[in-house]
Amino acid sequence: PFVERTLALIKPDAYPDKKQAIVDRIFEDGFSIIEQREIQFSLETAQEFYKEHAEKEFYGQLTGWMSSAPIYALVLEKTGGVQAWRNLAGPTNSEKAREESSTSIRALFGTDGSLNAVHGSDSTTSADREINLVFGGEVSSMPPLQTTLALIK
Ligand code: YYY
Ligand code: MG
Repeated sequence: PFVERTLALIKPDAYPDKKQAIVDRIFEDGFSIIEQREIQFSLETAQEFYKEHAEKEFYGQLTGWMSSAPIYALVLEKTGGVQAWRNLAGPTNSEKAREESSTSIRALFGTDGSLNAVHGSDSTTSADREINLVFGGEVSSMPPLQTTLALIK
């Protein structure tokens, strides 16, 4: 198990009201918060963020909703962090999450199968892509080449 960074988003149904409760859970579970910021997606950025779902019937609703209001983005770090954050978030469908356990973030704070309180990257590759998209490349598991060269000088 490697130390991994992952992207967490607190979505419009949970932000800002549930932000503090979610951040408390993040610290309780031993994650470090590397970077955090309120953002608002443009529709175009939401479409790029969720491009793997471009052919799904829920893509329009998802990207419209995710760009409709401010959200809160965090880069989390922990050993096995990608899967650890997905586990803490719980199943995609908040109603299923409530059937499985009452303690996951989606069980506690999610609304339904579409509005589900938080996002979590599904792999280290996705995490790198999503962190670069949201934080403009300032924070990634590997510093950009120019930064590395500047440090060596
Ligand atoms: O990674 P995760 O967020 O758990 O689920 P995805 O399958 O990647 O779907 C992204 C996002 O789309 C999900 O968090 C809610 C929404 N969605 C939906 O509205 N309806 C579905 N049938 C499936 C997903
Ligand atoms: Mg996903």
